[in-house]
Amino acid sequence: MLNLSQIRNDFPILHQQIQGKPLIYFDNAATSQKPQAVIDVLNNYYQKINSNVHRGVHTLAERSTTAFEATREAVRKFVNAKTIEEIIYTKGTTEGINLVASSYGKKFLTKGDEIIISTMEHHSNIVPWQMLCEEKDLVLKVIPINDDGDLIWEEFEKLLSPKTKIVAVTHVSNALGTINPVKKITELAHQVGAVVLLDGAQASPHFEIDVQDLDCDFYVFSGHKIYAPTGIGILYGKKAILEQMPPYLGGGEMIKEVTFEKTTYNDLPFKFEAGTPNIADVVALKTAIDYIHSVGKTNIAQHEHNLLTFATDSLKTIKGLKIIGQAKNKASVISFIVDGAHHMDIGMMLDANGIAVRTGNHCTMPLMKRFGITGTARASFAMYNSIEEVEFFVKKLDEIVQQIR
Ligand code: 7TS
Repeated sequence: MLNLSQIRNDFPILHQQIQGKPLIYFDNAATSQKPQAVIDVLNNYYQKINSNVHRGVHTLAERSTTAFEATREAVRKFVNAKTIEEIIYTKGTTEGINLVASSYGKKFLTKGDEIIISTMEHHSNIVPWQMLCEEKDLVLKVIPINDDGDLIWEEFEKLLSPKTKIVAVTHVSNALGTINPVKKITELAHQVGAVVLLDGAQASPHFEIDVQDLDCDFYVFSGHKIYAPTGIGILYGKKAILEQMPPYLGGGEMIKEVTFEKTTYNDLPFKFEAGTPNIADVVALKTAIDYIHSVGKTNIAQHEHNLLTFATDSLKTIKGLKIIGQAKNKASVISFIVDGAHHMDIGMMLDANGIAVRTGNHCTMPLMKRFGITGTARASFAMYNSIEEVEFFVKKLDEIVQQIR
């Protein structure tokens, strides 16, 4: 069990009024709020430590480098990677996927090769692959889903062939909440010799990630969804594969030696970290991870599951409301539509009650098309949300729906 009132006290942003009502923040799938410890560490970094990393012998340079590298070890443990060389700092999930598509794609894929993604991917796990397909004349294949929002397994099996070179799927859908069977997907993809990239943007805040157990080749996620600042993300890659991949960006830090005739590249992970990195936010990522550990991932998962179950059962009692995404295995994300009302109007009416939900297509336009809709309203829960908040949300939503009908 987690100590909810203590956790809520740790998040200063929650304690304010929006439109004259106490804020209820249910837009956690877009970005999570930050605990005071994370905010403090950013302040402290700029007040006392700020210095560039890996390039100075003075005391501050050593301190910033130590803090910067301490995060790498914390992330390694967070995803259970074998070595810190497998942990690459990026701007976020989007950059991680682009890095793999660009670097791995350029080196290893040739005309006619196939890439498999799924219908429920975020645009950031669609567009980089499409760009690669255009450039190299590859074929993009898409795993269909059923009405509940689950992947159709037989169709996935049919798509796999020796031509499949990459399978890139999301661990958890940001729009439906579906938790995909990514270990099984990886196993099957490996049988045809494909590499697997898992988009962990929505899984990393909610439950334990073990890349060795999953056996995926790449795992990407964003710091800002796990209570860390924006602008920092992680690409995990198997060392043997990363070693064979060419650099993504060229510049300082990623080189060993530069001459005008020939440049040699740095070792992992620095080969993929050109230029001055986002040091302060990297440092704060460790604080966010420490915070998650202090609450306990199992406690977080249990609490969020209770919120999800309670919210789902309650929303089902509202006439005219339909939940989009009813997979058996779901993370704490609920998308819904209301008969006769635009999702944006629902979002605005909830906002007038202090309740923040996301509305729109959630950067999943092909998925919306699959359901024959243009968008949904989406409530997504984090560790600091309470059953009371869900109760208030359902009550207000019920009033709004009845008013519209
Ligand atoms: N993949 C998934 C599954 C996501 O949910 C998101 C962001 C991304 C990739 C991209 O992450 P970024 O940090 O690089 O932007 N999802 C959302 C969302 O659902 N609402 O706002 C952003």
